[in-house]
Amino acid sequence: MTVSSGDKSTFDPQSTFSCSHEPLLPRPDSSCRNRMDKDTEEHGPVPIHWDATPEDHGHIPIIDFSSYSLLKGAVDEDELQPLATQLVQAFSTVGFVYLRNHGIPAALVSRTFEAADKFFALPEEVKTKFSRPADKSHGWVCLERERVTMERPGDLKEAFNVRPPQATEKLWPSEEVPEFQQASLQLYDKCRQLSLRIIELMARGLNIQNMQALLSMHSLMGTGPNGSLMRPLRYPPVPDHVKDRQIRCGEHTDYGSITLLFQDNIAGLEVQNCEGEYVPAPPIPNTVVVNIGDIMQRWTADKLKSTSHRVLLPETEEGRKSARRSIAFFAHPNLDAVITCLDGSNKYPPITAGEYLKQRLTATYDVS
Ligand SMILES: O=C(O)CCC(=O)C(=O)O
Repeated sequence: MTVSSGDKSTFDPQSTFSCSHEPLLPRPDSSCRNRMDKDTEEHGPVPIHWDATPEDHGHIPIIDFSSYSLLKGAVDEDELQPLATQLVQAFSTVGFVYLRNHGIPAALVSRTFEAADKFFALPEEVKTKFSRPADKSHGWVCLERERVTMERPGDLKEAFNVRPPQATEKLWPSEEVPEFQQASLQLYDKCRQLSLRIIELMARGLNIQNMQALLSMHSLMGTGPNGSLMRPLRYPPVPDHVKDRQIRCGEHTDYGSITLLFQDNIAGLEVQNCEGEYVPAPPIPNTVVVNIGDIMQRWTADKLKSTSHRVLLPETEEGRKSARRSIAFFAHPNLDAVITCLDGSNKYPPITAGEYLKQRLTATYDVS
């Protein structure tokens, strides 16, 4: 199944954005803020809510999602368009937003963090029983196993990948942390629901008339052949000996459609800004960070930006003694979805989401 210009996508492929997306290429004369201000003028007043100075969260806007919160019963259609416009405006410049009032219960996020903590605290030989098998995504990924950038050694992080259709009972620590499976699956499902709402709003903001087709290309999240994955992550206290250039998570872009990220209260995430500099994206209580992934950038022929990010080692002695935790949810299209540029251009050749994911995973796990 494809959605393409033949499906009446009408977003303007010619619109240009001053925000370069080439990693590490400074553009001194460009400014996301200026572009956002210009868009605001073009589309009418769009109340992007800056709770702190832009420097505090790297020009990443905080958007109030209450009009399409998962907790909202009746949805007022008239409120969705301004929200859609804000999202597309942010995703087409900085590529990241913080969402507040999204409707995923904070207690469920905490429960999942706590269950993951218990799992990560288990002895290595116990965790090994739940290691991600080579032919699956679900399971434990040990420290330094992933290397998301070739310029650095393996990341100083461990993760537990949750991919429900692949999760056999054997791959859950049901005796060691009985509550882990249920909390993870519940949070996975909430993330799935929120992702679908965000994708729907993006389609609305991009003026894609066949919104339903874009949504149905994500229909199998959590149930069938679809690469969507949730992963509690743990960055342990920094060991005494760290390899040259080693950090908690190297510079990378995400592979999928969008990513949701819950952070604990320990900072470290940095997001590349329009000038090519990495700037902090600190934890903001009760928000979820959302960013565009590579396949969505490709799908939208670079209209939406998949922005590079990383997690550095803390600088202070106290920071280095603290572990950091986050939970990421990577929303992907169904594996058989054919990703064809929505503007009708052939900027990128069509590729199935499954083939694309395979190429990216091979580079992350198999290149030493
Ligand atoms: O832990 C974080 O804050 C970021 C994680 C991340 O970027 C990733 O897993 O792709």
